[in-house]
Amino acid sequence: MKYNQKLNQAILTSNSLLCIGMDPDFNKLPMHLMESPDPILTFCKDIIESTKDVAAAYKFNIAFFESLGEMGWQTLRELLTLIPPHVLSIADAKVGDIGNSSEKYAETFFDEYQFDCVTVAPYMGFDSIEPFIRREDKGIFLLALTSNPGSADFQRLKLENGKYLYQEVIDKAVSWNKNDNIGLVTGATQAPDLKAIRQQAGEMPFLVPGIGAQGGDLEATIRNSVNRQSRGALINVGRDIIYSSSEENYKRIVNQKATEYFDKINKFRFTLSV
Ligand code: OMP
Repeated sequence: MKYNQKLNQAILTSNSLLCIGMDPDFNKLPMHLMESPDPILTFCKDIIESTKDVAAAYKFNIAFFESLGEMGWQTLRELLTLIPPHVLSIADAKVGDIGNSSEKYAETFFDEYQFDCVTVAPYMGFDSIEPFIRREDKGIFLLALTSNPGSADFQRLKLENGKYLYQEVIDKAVSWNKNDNIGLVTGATQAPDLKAIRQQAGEMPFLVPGIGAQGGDLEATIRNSVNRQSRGALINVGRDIIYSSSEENYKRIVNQKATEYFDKINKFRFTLSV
């Protein structure tokens, strides 16, 4: 199946734009999990179990798994088998190297771990991206305007042609998108700019982190980032959902929190602003 079809199917089948951010941090786990033989694995399994009915995608931030050493990669492999088949799996690795090396990153995430897509940094240009977008069944989210305070350091630099650097990245992404498998990372903390980015990017999918712990405005983010079909954006929420409780019954609270986001996101995308 082509990547874009898979992405659309994930959104339509789940009737959701919610992407669960899998950033498991040992120091933030509910205390009772310390009795489990593998607290991180148990936690992540519980999170998937408690959110899979309302999730369109799971984004695994690779740093949180790599930092666990060998076990992290094993954990990742096991968790990927638990993602429902219609749901999108995103490797958040922010890769992008000379073409020869990007080939290996593409093999790692697409073939060895069978992720549907990966986050990619645009800085090294087309040959660093081409190995990821060559395949029609896999895709990327290219960093455009990120959610963090430092995003302004480079992304908002004005070029000689009058555009901001992130706008140039978007124009390039549109022109490289022959296989319909490029999306953009656009931070929810940049909500006022998302409207113009949507206009510039056409129907391209967005991955939008920055809701919850980073304080992005959910309503403005949804209204400004969805495409003409009220789809085309995956709204990532990590800490605000996965650490919403440290009690023994945390799975129920996590499910409630994820369902609240699911409901609010659908309300905002399907109703006109007042
Ligand atoms: P929470 O702030 O806990 O919801 O997590 C946000 C997740 O999105 C983390 O995994 C970040 O690394 C990632 N992220 C951003 O926060 N901002 C960005 O601009 C881009 C990303 C990303 O590419 O996923």
